[in-house]
Amino acid sequence: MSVKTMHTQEVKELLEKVAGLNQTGGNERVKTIVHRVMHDVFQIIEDLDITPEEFWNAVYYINDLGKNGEAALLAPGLGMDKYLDIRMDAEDEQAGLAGGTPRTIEGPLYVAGAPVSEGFARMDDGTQDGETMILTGVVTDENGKPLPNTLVEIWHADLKGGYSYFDKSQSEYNLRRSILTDAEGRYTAQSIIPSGYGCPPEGSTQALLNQLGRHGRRPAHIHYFVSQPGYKHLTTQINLAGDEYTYDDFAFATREELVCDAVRIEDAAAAEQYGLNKPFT
Ligand code: MBD
Ligand code: FE
Repeated sequence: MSVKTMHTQEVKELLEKVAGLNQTGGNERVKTIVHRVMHDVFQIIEDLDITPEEFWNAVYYINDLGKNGEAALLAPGLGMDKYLDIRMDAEDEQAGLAGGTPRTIEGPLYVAGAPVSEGFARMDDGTQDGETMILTGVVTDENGKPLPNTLVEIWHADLKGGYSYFDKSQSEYNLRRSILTDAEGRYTAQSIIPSGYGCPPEGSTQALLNQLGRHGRRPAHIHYFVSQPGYKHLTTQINLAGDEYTYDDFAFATREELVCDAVRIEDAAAAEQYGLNKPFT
């Protein structure tokens, strides 16, 4: 049995009081947002005939989500981070700021304060014998002019798909480094090829994904922040080609332009060809 109450005077007045519209204190923006959010929640309950049981399930779900610290993991799983990116791309397009390496989502696993070095960093602590990975590139401005002294922050998962800090078994800042580009705008990092990430199988995010018939996996990827005063901050990732999930990412972060083939380097001549003639540790 469905009932219509949404547009009665009683509900209209309830919503106004809920959002403090009849109060002088508080923050107008917050009032506007809460008024709209609660209006839409009420509307959903009416339109979908949400039962009290379904409603309280949702409330306890949010409780668990918070206890698990997974709100910022559920968000990309529901496409919210990607949606914000779509909006920022559109904004850049409008402002004539499109072009260059595309952005993609940050994800919930960045940690500030990683060790900073100039030109080169080794990122792994040597405790896992993964395949050595060399990341190198040049940061340029929109005209292709190299930008020295630009901060390139890189972070990625280990062989088990876990990130230091969140995975307490890893050493501090393992697989997290900040590199300032050299005089030619170049950075180089030595690390190990990461594995893909999977949502905690017993967590709240995976529980909802299960209800949607979805997996909670990301392809192997490497996160970047690139920043330089006076320039737009870039948040992006490398998504490794050939991963089962490269084009099936639960967080919708993969973009065609960000999919990279790893090139296997077997000898000194090949290393030279890629400009990797510096001694690595
Ligand atoms: C990750 O490692 C990640 O990058 C994103 C976007 C979401 C969850 C885990
Ligand atoms: Fe990640």
